[in-house]
Amino acid sequence: MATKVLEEFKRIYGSSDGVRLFYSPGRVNLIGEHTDYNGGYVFPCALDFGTYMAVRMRDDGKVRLSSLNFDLKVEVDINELVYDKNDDWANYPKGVLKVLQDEGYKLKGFEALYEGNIPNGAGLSSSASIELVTGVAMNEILNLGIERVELVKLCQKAENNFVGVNCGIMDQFAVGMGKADYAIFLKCDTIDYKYVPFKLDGYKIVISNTNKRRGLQDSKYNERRSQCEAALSYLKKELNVDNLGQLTFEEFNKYKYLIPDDVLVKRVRHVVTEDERVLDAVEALKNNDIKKFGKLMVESHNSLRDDYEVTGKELDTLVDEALKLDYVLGSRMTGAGFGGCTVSIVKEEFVKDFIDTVTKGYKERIGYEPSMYVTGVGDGAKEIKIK
Ligand code: NG1
Ligand code: MG
Repeated sequence: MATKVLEEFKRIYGSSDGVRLFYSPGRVNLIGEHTDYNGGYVFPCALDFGTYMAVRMRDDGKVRLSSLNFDLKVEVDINELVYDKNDDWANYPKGVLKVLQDEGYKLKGFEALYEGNIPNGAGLSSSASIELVTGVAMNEILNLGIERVELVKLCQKAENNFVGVNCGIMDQFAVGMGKADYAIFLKCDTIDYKYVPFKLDGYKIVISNTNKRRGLQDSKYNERRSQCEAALSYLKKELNVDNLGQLTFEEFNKYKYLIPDDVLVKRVRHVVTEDERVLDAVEALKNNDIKKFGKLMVESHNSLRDDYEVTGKELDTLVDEALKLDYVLGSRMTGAGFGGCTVSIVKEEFVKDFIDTVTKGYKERIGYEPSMYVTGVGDGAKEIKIK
């Protein structure tokens, strides 16, 4: 893909002299869902595919953005960066540039071509990937000297404040900090993190996309966030906690009477038990107990289905079909839910059988086919040296 991006850059912008190439992966969350904005634990990893950005600085203030994935070219002045819904995907790079400027970094115009193979709207963080590839490119080319974790936070800010998506830190963190063969164990309120080896010998990560459009997803996502906030405010009457991620299961049991609404109690129960599952899952990996890891994935899915109520029949069907197969270690929805993808850990020699069987089962029950992506654990955002 790298070669194609450079050739296309040349076609679009006249020459490829002085061009540099950057890459940023997508991410998948292995366990720890709807915990990031609650300050809890997540355990994502970077995919081994993502977004490329070929870029060359200009002497004037023009920013020219094009993409091979979208039939839309955007040209803006570096000093006039505002959100424009007609600019679609280009708002992600624009948002990163704006946030950098607001932080006092001096930027210049450039021309760039983006090309990626992360399906968008699937919950694999194509947006964080575009943000990080842009941020890393500017940081490297203009020698801004921004530490990677800081850059991750600025990219989250771009998504929150410029694009207007109130996401937690997980996506940008996984995409920016990813490391091949490691998953990232991250505590979202303190940003303490550890790399945990995730080189599942003989297994592959298979991501199955329900291909269900997530039309209502944004509003329901925000509804879950508000429910967690509401529940927290009740708990705070007796408990000194800043977020649900700080609540232990014992405290939850002792103080849940403070929450006057059964639905809210279920939401909190998911967050609290999910946090414990992440801890257990990391422990299981350290002990090489991948069976246990798989079992925790399934428990996570069940909790998201029954307590957090963010799965739906498409995601439940994919997981159900996957778990019928005895070479599948674990399977669960990943991302916000409602549609989007599941993640399954599958014995390598059965990956093809998995794809065929789950596709068939899903199609019979849902009426159309899912999409499948097989991935290993790849690196985070970086420059690709052009030979
Ligand atoms: P997806 O659906 O993968 O975009 C969303 C949030 C994450 C996290 C998960 C739920 C965005 C951009 N990302 O992920 O921060 O909260 O849901 O665990 O909204
Ligand atoms: Mg996104």
